[in-house]
Amino acid sequence: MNIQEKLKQILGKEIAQASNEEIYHALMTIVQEMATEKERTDSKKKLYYISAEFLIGKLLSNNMINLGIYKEVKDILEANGKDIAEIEEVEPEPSLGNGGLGRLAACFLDSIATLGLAGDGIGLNYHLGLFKQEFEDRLQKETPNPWIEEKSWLKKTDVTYPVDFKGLRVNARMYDIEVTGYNNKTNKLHLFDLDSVDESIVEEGIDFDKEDIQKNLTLFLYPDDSDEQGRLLRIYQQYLMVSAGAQLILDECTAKGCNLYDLPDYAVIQINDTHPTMVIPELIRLLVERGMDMDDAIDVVSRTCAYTNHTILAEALEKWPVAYLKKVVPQLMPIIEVLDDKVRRKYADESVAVIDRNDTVHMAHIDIHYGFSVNGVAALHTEILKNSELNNFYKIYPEKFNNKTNGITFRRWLLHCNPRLADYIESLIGDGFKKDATELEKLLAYKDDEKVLEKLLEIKRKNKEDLCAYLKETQGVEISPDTIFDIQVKRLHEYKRQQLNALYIIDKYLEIKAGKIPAAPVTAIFGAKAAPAYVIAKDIIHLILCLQEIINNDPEVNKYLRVVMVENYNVTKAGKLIPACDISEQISLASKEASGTGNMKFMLNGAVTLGTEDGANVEIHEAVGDDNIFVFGASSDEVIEHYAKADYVAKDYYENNPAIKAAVDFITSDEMLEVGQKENLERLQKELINKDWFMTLLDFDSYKETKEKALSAYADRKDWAEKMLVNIAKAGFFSSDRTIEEYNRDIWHLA
Ligand code: 26V
Repeated sequence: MNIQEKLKQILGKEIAQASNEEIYHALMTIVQEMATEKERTDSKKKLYYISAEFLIGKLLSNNMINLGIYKEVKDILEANGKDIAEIEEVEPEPSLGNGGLGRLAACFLDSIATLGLAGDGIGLNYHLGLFKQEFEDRLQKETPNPWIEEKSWLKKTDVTYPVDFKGLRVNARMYDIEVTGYNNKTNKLHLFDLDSVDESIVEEGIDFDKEDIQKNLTLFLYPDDSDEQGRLLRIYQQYLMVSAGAQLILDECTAKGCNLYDLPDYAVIQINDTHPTMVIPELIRLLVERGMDMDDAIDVVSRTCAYTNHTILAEALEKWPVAYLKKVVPQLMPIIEVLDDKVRRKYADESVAVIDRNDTVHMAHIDIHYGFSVNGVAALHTEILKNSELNNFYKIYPEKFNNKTNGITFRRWLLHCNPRLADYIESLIGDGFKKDATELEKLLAYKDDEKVLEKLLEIKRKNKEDLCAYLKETQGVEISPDTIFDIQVKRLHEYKRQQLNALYIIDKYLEIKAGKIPAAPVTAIFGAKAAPAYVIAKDIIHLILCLQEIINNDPEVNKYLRVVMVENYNVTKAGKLIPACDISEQISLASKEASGTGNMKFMLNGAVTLGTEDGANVEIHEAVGDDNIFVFGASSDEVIEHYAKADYVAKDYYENNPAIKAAVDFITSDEMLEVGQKENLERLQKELINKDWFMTLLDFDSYKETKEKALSAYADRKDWAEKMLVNIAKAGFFSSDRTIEEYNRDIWHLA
């Protein structure tokens, strides 16, 4: 039956007569049926990508693209007076991730299935996901984000596993989401949950009773862990995931005839950051329980598990007090003690111990000693891990360390989010780039073709108009497509330095007020959630919202400069913002951003990067060359040296640089205090002058100078379009298909 007939049959009426909701649900049924038909059954060895986060975004359109029915469905709907964009609006976005790490896991699942590899995800089914962000009085307010509807992409299964906590046994139930590959087989994302979880215990905002484990375990992603209850809850969550996951893995392998000693021939487990690390002691425990001796179990598990590191920020590397683990998962402690003991017998170096002298368990140390691969996520990041952060481990296990530069799925981040550009590329170079992204380089042949360059500008312009309409409709803000769209969207963190961008905006505002009119009008667009307990990050959001208020309402200034902070930045909004971007802000303090993946999405969509030599920016710079990127700021070596010598003093920059002083002083000026909260603004100002741990002021001059260069380069439209073209053409390397091929070649070895 063709799709039109099928749709009508499910709807029980004419398409034109059906509501958008009805059509969405009918399409979901069709997609699920098609996906199920393509499920694989044949593999011996399987990858298990275990991760606390899978930021999958809305699924309908991407699944339809991967199944090859998107265009057909779009046309059918159009012929019946329906708009696919409106159908997409009906779908709630699952918010099962914080940012880059979770989104990477989602891109990886797409590429694993697209490459036809047997690989499933294992994670948790957070009912309310990450909080939803609202702005109230120019402050971030958190509210729950329920996303599971009666009919959803989640399929409840009959598979359950008992999971034991101290004094409490729960039953983990598996839910599945099908992961379609582009023209290929279907894999699965397994999300574990408890039937007893109860959303009604959520009180004001996102508060809830943290002690009622049966009811709260999978309510939220990473609930506020600023107090002990919250941190314990995180251990409960992680153990639920790894224990159920480990039981699933052993079940699947034994069903295929694995005798458990040959587990590495049947399974490879990729541990996504340290959150799933307890899978190592848990698997050892389960193998011992099934009769293996401890040394053999440790050996088998060590040959099955591989670890990816996603950050060098010390505060983000998980360490759990022994006392916490004893309170939640006492059964793991004897195993972790054995793991520590083995390390201590071999290596005198205290810094590589599993349990340190303060009785704290270093999760990453378990992964490195008892996994067979350790990878960073961009070339620079891996070098920093090897040479400084994890140098003591690198000296012991040089052969374990490897780099896997991140990537993004082009199905979502080009084909779906920017159909204008995707179609135009196809008209120029054919559709080979959809399977082999390096074919985008064929675009370089058009570098001097004025018609092509003009068309690229026209597409960008249309995308900007779409974004203007969207922001007007959703947030009531008015911006003009005639301005340069300068965009910084990512989680709010001091190391990512949204505050540097904000200081530039203040500087520009003060210049305009003083009569210095900029050559080109700019719209500075931000989108960022701050962790609920991260005070300074929330102050930075407040600063940006105050600037938005002052600047956009000042007729002297708003002709040249506007500021927009997009509320509740998420995957869906990223899909609307990225195709409309002119300048991509990637301005982290060098050495701090492990990779970044937004930088790749912007490049692919024809934005030009303004960035530091950090994370994957370094590789983007290498790919596009000096003429097609704007690079500024201290190098990672310089930054690392400043930290080592502790010789960076923010106050010196504040006192000796008049532009910096004026911008920082403005934070608590009368204008600001009229619209903002004194407490927040003063706290942020003090932080910048007296601490500035991420060296904002150090890079201010260089940022300003380079940003001015980028803004004036924009005026030469033809030259700018050439830069756009080179960025698109060179984005192929950053396809997650390439990343996954490398993981498979070097680590997983799947057939
Ligand atoms: C976690 C935490 C938690 C505690 C408070 C401070 C803090 C700071 C950062 C993080 C990040 C956790 C790991 C993470 O999301 N890393 C991101 O992974 C992306 C995918 O590899 C990568 O592109 C980003 O550069 C990296 O920040």
